[in-house]
Formats: sequence, C-alpha cells, structure tokens
Amino acid sequence: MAGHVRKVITPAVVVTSALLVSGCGDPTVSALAPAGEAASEIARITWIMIAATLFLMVVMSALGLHAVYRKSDGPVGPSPLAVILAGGVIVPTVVLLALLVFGVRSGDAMLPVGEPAVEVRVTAHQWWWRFEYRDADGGSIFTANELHLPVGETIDIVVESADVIHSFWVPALGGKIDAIPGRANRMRLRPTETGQFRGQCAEFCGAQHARMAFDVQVHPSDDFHDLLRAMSGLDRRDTGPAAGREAFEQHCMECHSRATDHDFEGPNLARLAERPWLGAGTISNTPENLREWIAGHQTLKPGNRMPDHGALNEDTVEALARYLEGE
Ligand code: HEC
Ligand SMILES: [Cu+2]
Repeated sequence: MAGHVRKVITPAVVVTSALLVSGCGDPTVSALAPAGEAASEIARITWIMIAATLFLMVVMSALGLHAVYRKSDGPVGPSPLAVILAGGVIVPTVVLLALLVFGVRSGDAMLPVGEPAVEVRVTAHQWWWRFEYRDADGGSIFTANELHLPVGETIDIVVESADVIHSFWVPALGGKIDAIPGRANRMRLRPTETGQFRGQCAEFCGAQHARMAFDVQVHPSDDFHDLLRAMSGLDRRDTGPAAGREAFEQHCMECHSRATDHDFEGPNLARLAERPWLGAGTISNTPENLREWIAGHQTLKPGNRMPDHGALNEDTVEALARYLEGE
C-alpha cells in the first residue's frame, strides 16, 4: 500500500516542483526578484504576508492537533463566545492593522511626489506599446515595444490607452498601473539595477492580450542619456534599397515610420533591429522571422491590427525586410 502511494506521489511532487521552479525562475519577469525601489517594497510586503500566513497556519494546525489528541473526558476548551471574540475581532484587527501600517508606508514611498528626472509617456494599443521620451530640446522620440530607462533616477511613467483598458506592468521594477482611455495615470519607478527585463500587459484586453509584452532595458545613467541623443531625430527613411523603400511607401507607410520623431498608427520601425521580439513578444526578432511576420503575421498573431497583405510576392517581402533591416 505504502509503495503504491509513493508511486503516485513521487511523480506528482517532481512535476509540481518543476512547474513551480520554471514559473518563478525567470528573474527578468519576477516580482520576487526586484530590481527597483517600488518592486522591493512590494516584494517585502509579499514575504511578510507569506511568513505571517505560514505562522498562523502552523499555530492553528498545532491547536487542532492538540484538541484531537488531548486526553480528557467531557467538553473542554474556550467558550464559543471567546472563540468568536478572538477569531472574529482580535486576530483580524491585529492582522489588518499591521497590514495597514506596512501598506501605507510602502504606498507612500511609491507616490510620485516632486519632479521626476525623466518622464516617459506610454500609450497602450491592441496589442503593442508606444513609448515617448523628450529629447534635450523638448522634442519627442518614439519607440515601440522597447522601453529604455536610466538606473538610479526617478522616472515617471504616464500611461494612456488608445483603445480599451490595458495595464502596464514590469514585475521586476514596480507595481501595475491601468491604461484607461481618456485618462493619464502616473506611476513612479526608480530602477536599482541595470539589465534587461520583461514588461507585460496585465489586464485582459482582447484576443491577443497575452502577446502584448515589451522589452525593458535599464542602462547606466550616462548610457541612457547618450542613447536618447542618438535616437533624437533619427531618420532612417532614406537608408536601405530603393525597391524596399518604394514597397514600404506603397503598403506600409500609412501606419509605420522609420523616423523616431514620427507618431503613426502602428509601431515605430526606426530601430527595429534593436528589438528582441516581433509582434510584442510573439516571435524572436531574427531575419527569418521578420520575413515570416511581413508575409504571415495574421497567422502568427491572429486578429492583430495590421492588415493582411496577402498579395505580397516573395521578392517584395524580401525587399521590405532588407529595407527595414537598413541594409
Ligand atoms: C493599417 C496599419 C498598418 C499597415 C498598413 C502596416 N502595418 Fe505593420 N503593424 C501595424 C500594427 C498595428 C502592428 C502591431 C501588431 C501587433 O503586434 O499587435 C504592426 C506591426 C508591425 C511589425 C512588428 C513591429 C514590432 O515591434 O513588433 C512590423 C515589422 C511591421 N508591422 C511591418 C509592416 C510592413 C512591412 C508593412 C507593409 C507591408 C506594414 N507593417 C503595414 C499596423 C500596420
Ligand atoms: Cu493590453
């Protein structure tokens, strides 16, 4: 019997542990591997809650076991009134007060008080992200699906939506904030570590909600400001082969630009080669996948807001890809 039970339980434990470990193991997208001040506060509260819950569970289990195994005759233990008072009034009051104290302290530390060093405007779309930075002269720089931030500086993220409700979330850097049509919500971040992280839409927003990720790169402060200067006024409309440019002007330009200061319907494509993914996390950004996206993006990400250019022949796809690669 015992052997039989072990045969069932052992694989179950192995599979469950594997799932748990793989699910929580990726530090680029884990709220428990904080790389920013707000995320550290949130992780701290999470650990306190987990510890308190475990503590209460152990205490209650011990009391339960004690009640079962104690040797006595007749009714014993506290009166029902005492149980209700302790379990229904005293314990909840203590637990909620403690949470309130920690919560107010942490929430206060996350508030956008005072001027930020950097402000990034974020617009959520079905199903991709537009980021807008200010250059030194107050002009705009647009990137799509890639967010660049400096380490150690206060950054305000101002979140808007172009269509439905989305939610901006970079688990490693901070909490979530909703992108609501007609509103601009502000959230403060201060990254404490450089590195590459993954952001994700955290509010169901339609069929391709799961494929609405973005790449976050936290740079040393000097590198960040150098990058902004390099991106400022970057115009790649005239680079690349003429055949590709013509096809782009004919089929794609109403929605896409290769100049960083242009705000169009669709994602900015000026620095496409720098992105790790295509289709906001749908596929990795390789030369082969770029061609596949242009020819068959409606198969890769069904229902996405880029029209199907079914009639594009192979040569046109190749020319477009080369043009976007800037060759
Ligand atoms: C009607 C507007 C529209 C037109 C026309 C259009 N696109 Fe798009 N494109 C989009 C939208 C919207 C997305 C975002 C899709 C998504 O990920 O959900 C997109 C995404 C892309 C991406 C992926 C960008 C990224 O960061 O993930 C590439 C590459 C691209 N388009 C190339 C093209 C090419 C090449 C053409 C012309 C053959 C074209 N597009 C025509 C709207 C358009
Ligand atoms: Cu979304």
